[in-house]
Amino acid sequence: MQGSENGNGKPGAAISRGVFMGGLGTAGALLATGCNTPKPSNVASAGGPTPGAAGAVLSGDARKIAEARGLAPADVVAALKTYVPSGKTDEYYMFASGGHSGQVLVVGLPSMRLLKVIPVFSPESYGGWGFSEGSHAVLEGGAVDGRLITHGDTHHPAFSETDGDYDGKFVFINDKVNARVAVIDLRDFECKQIVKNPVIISNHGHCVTPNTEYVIETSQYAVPPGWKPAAVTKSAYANEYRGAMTFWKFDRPKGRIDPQRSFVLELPPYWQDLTDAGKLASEGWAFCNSINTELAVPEDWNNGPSMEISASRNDMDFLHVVNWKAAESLVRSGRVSQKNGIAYIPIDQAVREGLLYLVPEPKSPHGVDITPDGKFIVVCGKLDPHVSIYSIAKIKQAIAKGGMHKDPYGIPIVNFEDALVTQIKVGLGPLHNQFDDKGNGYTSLFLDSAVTRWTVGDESGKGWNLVETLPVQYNVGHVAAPHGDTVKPRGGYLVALNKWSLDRFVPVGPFYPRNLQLIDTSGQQLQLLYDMGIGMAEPHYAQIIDAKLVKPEDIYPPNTDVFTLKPDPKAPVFGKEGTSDHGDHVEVNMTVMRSTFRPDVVRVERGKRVIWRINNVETAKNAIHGFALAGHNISLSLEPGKVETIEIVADRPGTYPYYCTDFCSALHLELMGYFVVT
Ligand code: K7E
Repeated sequence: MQGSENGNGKPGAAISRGVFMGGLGTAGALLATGCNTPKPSNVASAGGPTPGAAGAVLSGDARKIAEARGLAPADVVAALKTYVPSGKTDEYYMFASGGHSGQVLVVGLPSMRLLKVIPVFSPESYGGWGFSEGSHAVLEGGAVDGRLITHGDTHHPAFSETDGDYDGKFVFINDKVNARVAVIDLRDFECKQIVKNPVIISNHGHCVTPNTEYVIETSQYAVPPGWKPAAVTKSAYANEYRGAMTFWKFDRPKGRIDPQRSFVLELPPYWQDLTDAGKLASEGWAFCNSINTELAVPEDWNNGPSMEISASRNDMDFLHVVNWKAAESLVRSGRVSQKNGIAYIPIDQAVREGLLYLVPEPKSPHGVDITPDGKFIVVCGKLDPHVSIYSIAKIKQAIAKGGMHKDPYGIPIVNFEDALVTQIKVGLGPLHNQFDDKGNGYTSLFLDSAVTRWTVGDESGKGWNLVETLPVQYNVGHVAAPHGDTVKPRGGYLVALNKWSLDRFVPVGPFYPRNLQLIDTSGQQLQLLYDMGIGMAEPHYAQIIDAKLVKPEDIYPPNTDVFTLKPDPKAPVFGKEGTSDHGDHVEVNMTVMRSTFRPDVVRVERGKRVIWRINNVETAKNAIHGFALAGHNISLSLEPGKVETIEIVADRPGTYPYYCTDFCSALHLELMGYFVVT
């Protein structure tokens, strides 16, 4: 692929060149003298420790180790910046999408240690996700036309926000393939709700408004609303297919999305892409790119050009500019109709009410990101070497002035020149942007396999300058920075979420690890610190939050139903466990505590339905028990205080052991029992 050919054949060149090409001798010699070393220190000095620190830290032994392992000074500095000793914890959490694993990954920064995989859209046996009745009910909430879906394609995690900054309470994640949105509660890092969009069937853009009033979900591939059957022809496409921007109302006290108070804004079938919510100067507005203003359909492939060509003909596509505050007022006024059970604003009504505008943007854009002050909208044109900077003030002026041209759907188009502040030439294949605390923006370059740093300027177009480009390995998608899309970026780090790793890890077969690269942005020059291989699906976006803001419970209170986070009225009581026959079904009330399941024999007649509740009555933190039942496709995770329920049919006579899957004590292997179907 392009990126790997683009000068990245010599990975790490940027950091090692200065030292070794400079002929300055061994790493050991350099380290011994620390930063007193003469010049070519584009290495250790780049955001590095204070002068002399490396030398002071590295005793003769450390120097020997560095020499033996062939570590350059920059490597040692990188190690010092990322190593988190046992007993100390990370400064930040990164929540990364797990791509088409359907899950969310939790990673510590700067150590880049994987701390948790949060099961969301796909069953996950370690967490009992999809095996318990409670988790099954959450997955059922995301059923499509009544069909249970057990996979997802997660792209854009979004923390809940207060005043435009992450508040550490919730994470939302979209499923691109089925147009669903999930809510993860950070009190226990567990998914609590999945909602299915009733109008669209694939999504992409996903973000929250500055006070989490709404979770915004934007369609990707246009379909007729409700994905009704239709012809795949140019005229059917233009007339019947539509995109949509959905505003899911978040009920914070309940910790759930409320579909009854949510609404959909209809959009033209332009394949809407990334989406960001305005903040501060642009609060109340939402912005969304689009990539198929050609209205191409895939029918041409046999006779004419392929979809990728037909959908990339135009030099300009459209940035969608949506006044969601005004849309909300319209919905609250009751002057909107419903579609498939959700409030629905058609395009013509949106235009009449002044809710929707378009701004031309070059060419097949991808990322749209708002600067921390909310004044500027930064658009990456995938097939254009620039980022284009628009101003919300200029857009508002143009709207107020009126007299705009319209697109074929009657939507007013603000002139490109009237909205644009400037463009920065950053390199090939710009995709996504983040910001730091020093007035810099960062853009990923997919085709160049690099990240760039540039300065945020002003309304007049002054001060927008490319500063530096750093190669990454390889084919970077998103970049993520601490609070990097909020009103208050923290700076210091950037993570490049790369699609390809090629030569970065010991080989593991044709499915290569994805490579998440940690970059130090605190110094004069960007420094690559760490490669984290991820042995699963491609993470797209990630968000990084100050670890102090996240305060999960360390243990559930006794008898907790984790889906309500309240006491379960049916929780089995220690000392009153047992099996009871209710005619058509049998109820098992079981507790578990090191090292006994009570009861440890469950006997059921063939054909009975079994409702089986298990309560982990441990009160010690981390005393997790698992529950696996042979032959019945059951695996549970029982954290202390948690109650889980399973339902099975005892339809195959046999003697089936059940046991604890977490090595919980010296007598863990004895923590078992027998389920006998007679
Ligand atoms: Cu660029 Cu879905 Cu945000 Cu992948 S998306 S990279």
